[in-house]
Amino acid sequence: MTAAVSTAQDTAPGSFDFVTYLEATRLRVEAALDAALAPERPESLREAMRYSLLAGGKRLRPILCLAAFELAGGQGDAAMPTAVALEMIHTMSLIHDDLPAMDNDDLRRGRPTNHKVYGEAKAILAGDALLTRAFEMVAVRSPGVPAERLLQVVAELSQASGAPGLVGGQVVDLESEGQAVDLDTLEYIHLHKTGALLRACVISGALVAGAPDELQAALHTYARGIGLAFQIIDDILDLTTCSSVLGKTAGKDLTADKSTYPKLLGLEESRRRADALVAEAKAALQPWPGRAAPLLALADYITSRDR
Ligand code: GRG
Repeated sequence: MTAAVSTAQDTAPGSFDFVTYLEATRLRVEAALDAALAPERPESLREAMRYSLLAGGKRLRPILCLAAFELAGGQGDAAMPTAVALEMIHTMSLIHDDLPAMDNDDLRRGRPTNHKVYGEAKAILAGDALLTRAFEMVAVRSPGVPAERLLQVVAELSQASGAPGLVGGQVVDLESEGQAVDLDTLEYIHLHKTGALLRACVISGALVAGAPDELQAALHTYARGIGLAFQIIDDILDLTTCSSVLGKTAGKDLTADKSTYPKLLGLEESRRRADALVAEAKAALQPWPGRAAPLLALADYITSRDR
């Protein structure tokens, strides 16, 4: 049974119950993810896709999408297929990132990585199938959303996933291993490898609801701030938290001799920078105090999280 859904619409400033909102929205997302991978052939591919997609995770990306949809006045489940698509793209990127040719990791979301269970070929294909299913979710499985809005969402998701986003950031990240990287390059990597998809989450949620340009501009500023802050905290957690809490191998950045914010700036200055970025992100949403409550709380969650 799903918990009662607390939405931004019924929220007076200061009275928002974030814990209830987060858990209720996460449960809605889990149910939609499960339904999106119903029985189909080949069963072995479906199993590999479900193994990673339904392995838990914070579900931050779909929740950001739904929160932006509500901020823009959207109601009901119209943005859920897009939210599911975003988690599918994210999960694909984790599967591919863990492959021996990339980060070569064997632990993700507290379980053996996809290729450890299903082999490299199947893991690559499961990632490919999740990426393409993501676009199907938007283009084919989003009933009731005007086609021109869906086209804008497809454009946003393709840019965030490809060379101008995830792939471009991952390439520069791989090329930078073992190199002395300056802050500009580090920011490029993070804004593309991590920030682009987080931006797509809030922008596509707003697009499904038909948000006006002014709100979309504010959401771009918000997304840039939380995107960089998210990655700074990720770098800090990699250094300071153990694998069993993270659900992935801790200390990887040191082992791979990666440039990180703590390496370039130190732990204290990195945290200060993350806090400043979150403050900037939240300031962009000040004109919408009531409905922005979930996005404001999500920004704080990004810097206070322990995994
Ligand atoms: C093939 C189109 C295509 C893209 C793949 C592999 C790759 C290109 C990019 C790597 C992107 C990547 C893995 C970035 C790291 C982002 C990150 C910090 C992930 C951790 O996110 P959390 O903490 O994880 O939200 P959970 O498990 O909670 O969802």
